[in-house]
Amino acid sequence: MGKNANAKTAQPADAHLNTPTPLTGSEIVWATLVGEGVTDVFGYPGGAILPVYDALRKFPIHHTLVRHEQGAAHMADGYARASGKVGVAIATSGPGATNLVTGIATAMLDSIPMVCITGNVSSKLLGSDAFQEVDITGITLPITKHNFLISRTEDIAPAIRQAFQIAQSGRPGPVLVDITKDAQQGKATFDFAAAQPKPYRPHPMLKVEKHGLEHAAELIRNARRPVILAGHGVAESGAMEQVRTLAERTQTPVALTLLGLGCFPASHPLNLGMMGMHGEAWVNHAIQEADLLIACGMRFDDRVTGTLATYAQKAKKIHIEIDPSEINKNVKADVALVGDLREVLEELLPRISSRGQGGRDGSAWLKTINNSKGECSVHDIENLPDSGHLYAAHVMHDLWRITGGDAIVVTDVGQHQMWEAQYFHHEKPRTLVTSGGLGTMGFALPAAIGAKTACPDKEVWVVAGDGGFQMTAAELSTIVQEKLKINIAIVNNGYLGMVRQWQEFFYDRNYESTPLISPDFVKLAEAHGIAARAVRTRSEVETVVNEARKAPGAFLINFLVEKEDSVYPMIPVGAALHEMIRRPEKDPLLETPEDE
Ligand SMILES: Cc1cc2nc3c(=O)[nH]c(=O)nc-3n(C[C@H](O)[C@H](O)[C@H](O)COP(=O)(O)OP(=O)(O)OC[C@H]3O[C@@H](n4cnc5c(N)ncnc54)[C@H](O)[C@@H]3O)c2cc1C
Ligand SMILES: Cc1ncc(C[n+]2csc(CCOP(=O)(O)OP(=O)(O)O)c2C)c(N)n1
Ligand SMILES: [Mg+2]
Repeated sequence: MGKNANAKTAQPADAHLNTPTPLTGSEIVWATLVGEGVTDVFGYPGGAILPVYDALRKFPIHHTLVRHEQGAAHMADGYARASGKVGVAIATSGPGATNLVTGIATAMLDSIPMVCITGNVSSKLLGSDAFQEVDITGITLPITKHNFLISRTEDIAPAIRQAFQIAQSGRPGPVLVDITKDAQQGKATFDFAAAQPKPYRPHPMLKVEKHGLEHAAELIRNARRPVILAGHGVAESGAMEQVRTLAERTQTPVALTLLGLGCFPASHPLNLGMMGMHGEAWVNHAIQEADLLIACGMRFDDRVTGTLATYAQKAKKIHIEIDPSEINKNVKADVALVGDLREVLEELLPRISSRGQGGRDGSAWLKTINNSKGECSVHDIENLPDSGHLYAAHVMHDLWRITGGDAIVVTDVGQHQMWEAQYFHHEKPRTLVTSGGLGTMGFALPAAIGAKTACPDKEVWVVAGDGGFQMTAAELSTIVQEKLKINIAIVNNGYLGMVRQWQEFFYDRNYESTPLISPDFVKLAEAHGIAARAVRTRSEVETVVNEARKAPGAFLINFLVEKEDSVYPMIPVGAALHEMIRRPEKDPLLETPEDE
């Protein structure tokens, strides 16, 4: 450990906030972050950001040293998703900045509030192909909500404050602030109050018209087969209670997007489960049969709708959404209520009476859906007896049961992600952290570090595939350095499983480049000083999961699951929502070559 590692001479958090003070640009970076309430950042140093690192010890901010800047961006993202606060990532110029790109795009596609700070070469060298110079504002223009190139010390505080406001306001998203080295080294008067961002001006369309509300209320009153589609915007606006009131008052069932899971309790009798490509069959059938869809903070992603030509043809659509550009983008809305979901619902709810007080009786519709659930359960792996094999679905189900569902699960991307969504039942928002829009493999391990940093008292589980885990496995060292109690479940099927599944269904089982050799994950963990176990049968799952939970430090479990199992149901790309491939009824489980 370097001799200065513990030499923090941090000043009180508000030391510079109340009186204008002369500071260096680097000090201004930290002082502004303190003013914005930041306590944790994730980053990696280098020449062009070194002045900022040099000033860190004077400020009460914890810096997590990552192993790759992609990790820093995912950690900031996981921090934001788990807490609702803005996540902060820091990197140097050139390769440091470009390494952030995948993480920034991941946050952009899922509307995550994040601020990335990068150093750049001195302003005089900009545009000269100087050492480690890259035009990171140019590169990130399409994947940030906004970005800044700052070359004057006095502009640092206003830019960072504006970045925080932009990241959090309206539809959230990532913002990048690139600061030249000379701006970091210069001096200016730091005046936090004077650096106040321009007032947030909501989009002119963000006005909920009275006639829109009346029209929506009328559609809701008259609907016989309504479904609420609850998405990520429910958590982002904090509208859980309002959505629940709407559902209960009108006895309307609620279907959730992948990013909406947890926004409506899984155990609630009106919760249908996940919609879309790998959603429950009864949910997709209900959407196709519905006469009204009430879309709440979701953007009709193509994984949700299947082919648009046949999507919910019988239904009128009410779309409640904060970003006007989402209205009529994929699915035409009969009524668009543009605004913050919670505020819109608060205006809408007084116009809707409860069942039994002039409201409709939804029991026949709920009964129809419930009947189709019964039919679906014969396809369900969860109900199969323990055959001595280990299925990922069983692992997810057991993880949910053993933890009582009271954990933050951070998944990677692939089959395991879908099994988690199907079999781990989330009761609360922000308990599933997953990359939906970009589908970024390598997300889980670093994002879990961010989530655990944000919520140190929560039980945090990584659920990753053998492929994605290897993309960012270097962050195991970060877990150890930060002494984080994170449990890691690797769903090891020896394949890039989701791609293998597509090859099985659509490419004649030509398993080109999907079988995957992995290191011994137990030994890999142990090499990092992390305790680990392998699990091969279902009967071992409970004991080892409990061992992991009780272990004082991080713990990794290598679940050696069936190799060629597939995620069902599945809507092939280009098919209608109800045209699902179902788990074969007669021989529901695929045998691995070893079984034959
Ligand atoms: C392998 C894989 C398979 C997948 N399969 C499925 C699947 O089967 N089913 C599924 O659902 N998804 C699936 N996804 C995820 C899918 O790609 C999308 O990411 C997801 O459907 C998006 O959900 P969303 O619209 O709720 O969230 P987002 O994409 O985050 O959109 C949220 C919307 O809410 C709006 N919003 C934000 N804040 C507010 C506010 N305050 N008030 C009002 N509106 C607000 C935003 O403007 C945005 O339009 C899959 C992803 C992967 C990687
Ligand atoms: C960075 C990145 N590269 C490629 C893909 C395409 N892809 C989606 S799922 C998948 C396979 C994931 O394999 P694994 O991590 O083992 O998880 P599994 O599907 O087996 O559960 C791939 C390659 C991706 N989503 N992200
Ligand atoms: Mg795999």
